[in-house]
Amino acid sequence: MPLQALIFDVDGTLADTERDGHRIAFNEAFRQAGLDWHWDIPLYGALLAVTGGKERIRYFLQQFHPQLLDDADLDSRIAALHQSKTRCYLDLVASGGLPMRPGVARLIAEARDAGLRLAIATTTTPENVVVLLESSLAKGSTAWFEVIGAGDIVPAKKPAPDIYTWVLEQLGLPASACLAFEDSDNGLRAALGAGLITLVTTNDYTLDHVFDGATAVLPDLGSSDSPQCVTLAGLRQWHAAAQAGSVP
Ligand code: XBP
Ligand code: MG
Repeated sequence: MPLQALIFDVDGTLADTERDGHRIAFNEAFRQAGLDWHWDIPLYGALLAVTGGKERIRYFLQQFHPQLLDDADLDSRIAALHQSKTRCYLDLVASGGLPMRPGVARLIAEARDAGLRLAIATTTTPENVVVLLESSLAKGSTAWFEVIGAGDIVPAKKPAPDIYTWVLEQLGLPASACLAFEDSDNGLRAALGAGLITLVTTNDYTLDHVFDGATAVLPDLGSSDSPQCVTLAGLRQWHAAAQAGSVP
């Protein structure tokens, strides 16, 4: 089956959004709510074990403020706090502060020129995807992605494969016709769980993650003049080799 579509994760893959994006937005939302919670860089790295912002807040309470779990209105309080965080994050992204990672725009342009279909499979909130693409990739680039699977559209978030399975269903393609891009162990497990050949680009938070099963693990997709520049030709080779069951 030839390679027909590329499916991208967002946070950590398209852009390095966690440390200087989502984490800052969570802390601003806590401040605006009058809470003395502060997620510093190491703590946030530990909390990233749980995908989904609402789920991450609950995980934080379980670990550090279990007495608050008995609050009868906990779900609505978490939802309201997360909506505030999303507003803060959207403002931050719209300011242009979170650029695409090296090679992402180049590879997407090459894939578009070659007629490959593009999709997104992410745990983050849908609005976050649109603002990131429009602010950091290109105006109108949201339309380049035929399917955007994001956030609560599926019952179970990564590492469950649900979001990737949903995107494949919307594309009407088998996993064997696609290739996924991820940055984390949760994301890799989700993509592999959906049967997808997966390429990992690591970041500061995921360098020490276990990436067993990834077709390749790279620091980034590379700029056109770098030796490890990931090109469409290279993707096709990885895809063909993985389908043939051989390591490229
Ligand atoms: C990463 C996530 C998201 C973000 C926060 O998503 O787990 O939850 O950390 O975004 P992915 P929200 O790597 O799948 O793109 O607060 O909107 O969930
Ligand atoms: Mg990610």
